[in-house]
Amino acid sequence: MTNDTKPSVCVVGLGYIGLPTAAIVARAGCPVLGLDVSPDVVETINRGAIHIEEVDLDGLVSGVVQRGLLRASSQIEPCDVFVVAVPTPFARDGERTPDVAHVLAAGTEIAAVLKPGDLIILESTCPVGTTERLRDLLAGLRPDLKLPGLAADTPDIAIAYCPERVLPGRILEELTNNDRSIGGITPRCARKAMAFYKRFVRGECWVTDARSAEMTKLVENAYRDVNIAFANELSMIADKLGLDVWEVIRLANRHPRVDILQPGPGVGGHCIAVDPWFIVHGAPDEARLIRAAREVNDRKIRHVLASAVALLEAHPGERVACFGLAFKANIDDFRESPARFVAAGLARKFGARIKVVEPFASALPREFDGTGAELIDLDAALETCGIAIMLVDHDAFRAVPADERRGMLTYDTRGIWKPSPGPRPRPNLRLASRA
Ligand code: SAJ
Repeated sequence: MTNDTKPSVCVVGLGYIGLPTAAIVARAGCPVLGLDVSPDVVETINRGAIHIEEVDLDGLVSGVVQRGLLRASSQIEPCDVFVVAVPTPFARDGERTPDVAHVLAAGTEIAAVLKPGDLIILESTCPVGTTERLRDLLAGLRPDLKLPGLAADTPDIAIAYCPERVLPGRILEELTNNDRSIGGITPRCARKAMAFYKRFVRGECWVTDARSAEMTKLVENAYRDVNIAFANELSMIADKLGLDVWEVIRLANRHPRVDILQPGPGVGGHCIAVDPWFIVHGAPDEARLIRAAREVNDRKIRHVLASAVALLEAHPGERVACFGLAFKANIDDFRESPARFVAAGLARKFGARIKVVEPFASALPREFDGTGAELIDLDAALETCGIAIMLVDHDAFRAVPADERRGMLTYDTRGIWKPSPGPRPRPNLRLASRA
């Protein structure tokens, strides 16, 4: 591969990060092979469609597939650059141990086609030391190749860790515009990785070593978790003291050096609620604040459920609308969602009294089966339910005028709906709630 020829690129794992990355690299003119274990995903992408929701991704993927720049397969092929974007979940040991088996499996596949001059980039969120583990695996599988950091002379292969830091709903924009940390096993590896990212990243690329880049990714999400935990702890203290936490935060944030985040029903998603544990696992005695923050944010979910249960038990006749299932506002991602956990917990306890409003869902998730709970639309909820449990600050919910919620007993975990005092409004409300 010379400097001006476009390298062929293999992206391993076509999920929320891998597919947008593959599409953006292809848009930059590099021929991309997308590798995925799911035949459905491969088939979907090869007909120019997508299997995930992300703003503008459908048009981009169909365009690069049509131009022959992106092709999906379950079979690896020789390429010049390999980008690994596979999941790193917890092991099933109940200890929240990071499980890097998918990363190592990707390494085993890549080893079979690796040739001198190739570049391997790990993007999956990983515990510190994983990039070196990947290198050691490759060294064992391909003793014919000189691997970086092991060979005294110039290695045949470059390996780097380059985490993503994109926000769902803005992935394409952030993949292009955010700064990147580029952690090489050696400085030469970092330079090679940087040259690759410069093909499609407009943000700045900051070069470091692989271990620092791995830790940087974990630290970014732990930082946010700790700050959200502060807000969530305040909200539980405020509940106990009978204070309005939103008012306290609003006023405290008028201080020039205070900027408290917003409490919610807990922290969801597959990054912020997971990644801090990778730090705790690596340094359990030292990572005390990070562990405490995780515990506070998890405790907040149970606090919300218990508070909602108490409200419903105190008002046994009322139908209840749970507003939102997504793990945060304006996305259709229901994985690891506190809102979903709370709504499902209420459905199991109160059955058909529970209605769920979620503009991003066409059906309730499986754990609602047999509970009697049902998915209804926003207007029906406002017309027929006497209790509102506000769980997700979707724009569609923010836009509901106070008048339309008038008389509903409101438990607002997001601080977007002030409780609306006043008499019960519509004459049919009580009839409807008893139907
Ligand atoms: N949340 C609050 N209060 C807040 C902010 C967020 O309760 O003030 C909750 C949200 O409702 C949600 C959770 O936190 O349940 C996480 O949402 P988020 O918007 O903070 O983050 P994610 O998980 O969508 O994306 C994060 C981002 N990391 C940081 O902001 C440091 C993103 O940049 C990363 O790329 C992503 O994790 C990832 O993939 O690691």
